[in-house]
Amino acid sequence: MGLGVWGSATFVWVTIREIRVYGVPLETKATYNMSNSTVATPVSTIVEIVDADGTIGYGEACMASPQFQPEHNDGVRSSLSVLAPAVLGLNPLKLSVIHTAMHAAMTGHAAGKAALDIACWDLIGKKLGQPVVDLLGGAQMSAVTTYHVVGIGPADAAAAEADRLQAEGITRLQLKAGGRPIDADIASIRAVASTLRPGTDLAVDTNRGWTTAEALQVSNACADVTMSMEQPCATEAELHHLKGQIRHPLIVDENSVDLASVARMISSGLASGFGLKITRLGGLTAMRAARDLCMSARIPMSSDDAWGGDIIAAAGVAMGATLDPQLSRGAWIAHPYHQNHYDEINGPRIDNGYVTLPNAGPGLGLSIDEGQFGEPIATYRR
Ligand code: 0XW
Ligand code: MG
Repeated sequence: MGLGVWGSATFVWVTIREIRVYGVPLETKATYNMSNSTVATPVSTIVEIVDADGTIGYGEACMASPQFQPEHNDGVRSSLSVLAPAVLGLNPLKLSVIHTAMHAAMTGHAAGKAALDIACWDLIGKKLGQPVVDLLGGAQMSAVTTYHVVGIGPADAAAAEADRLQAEGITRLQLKAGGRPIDADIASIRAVASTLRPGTDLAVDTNRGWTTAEALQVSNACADVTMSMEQPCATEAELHHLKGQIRHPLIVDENSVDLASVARMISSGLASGFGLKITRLGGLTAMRAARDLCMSARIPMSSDDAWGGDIIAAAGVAMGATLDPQLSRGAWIAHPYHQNHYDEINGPRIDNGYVTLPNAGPGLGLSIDEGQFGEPIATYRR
């Protein structure tokens, strides 16, 4: 870091001197099923970006399964062989410059870009002595509501799980569906709905798993159930076909791939809400813009990622805390489904349906020991 003087003010000068990349396996605790995949042991990609004085900013991207999203964990790490050299020597505070450099170096690969973007936010927070949540606009709630997934399984098991979760304080349930006979999905929805306590919100998420005919059939069969339908079909065109025909609010997850798609689906009236993923959009910088769009259009959203450890969780919860509480669909973290904490004390965890922001210090608020991820897979130096 350099310290400059401008009139009577001093300003910090930060330069990315080194980038280290790690692969950390995150084993699932219990079976985690989506319509088209089972999450096993995804290897999360962690990046450390290092300033001249040794201060480290941490970023993370972890793809849940090869089927869930178009990117793959091996691809995330390999994209960093192009992206990391492109940002070495730049000032992480200048996020527009960072993103222009990354886009000039490589098309697509939003997850690798997101890992570097998150690390920039963490490093800048540390250099300025500010929490990332404040840099993103400030927390509008001290603890962020989380939601919990009920995986695909028999109706009675889904209902028992939904009941157990509500007893633990969870007020938002996401029931997975799809990839099996439609009657089984309808039975699970009805069984879970019968457990709902006042104030519990139910979203049925097929992760692109139904045809439009199946989605319509479910919506009609469950017309009396208060729920939303999250990404019931694969494509935006299919969602347009459903809109106006289904009896439930439509939440868009996988089709919200960038700022342009979020803006389009708000202005066309397609999305009643979003499940936004930081790594799919390309980082906290893009999420911040999408958040501002959603908040100004009064569209609820969640701040999530598909999997990952404390770093991506801290980023997601920081963003989630800045939402207008009325428009927050919550922040999802993967921790209940896997064993790992990078920071045993401050790593985000769920307590009574809420996640508090880690506050070990500025930046993302995590205390991570240098070297705890072992030997880097790759190191890029200036
Ligand atoms: C519940 N999530 C945020 C995590 C899963 O991996 C997928 C995702 C979703 O909403 O589809
Ligand atoms: Mg979803």
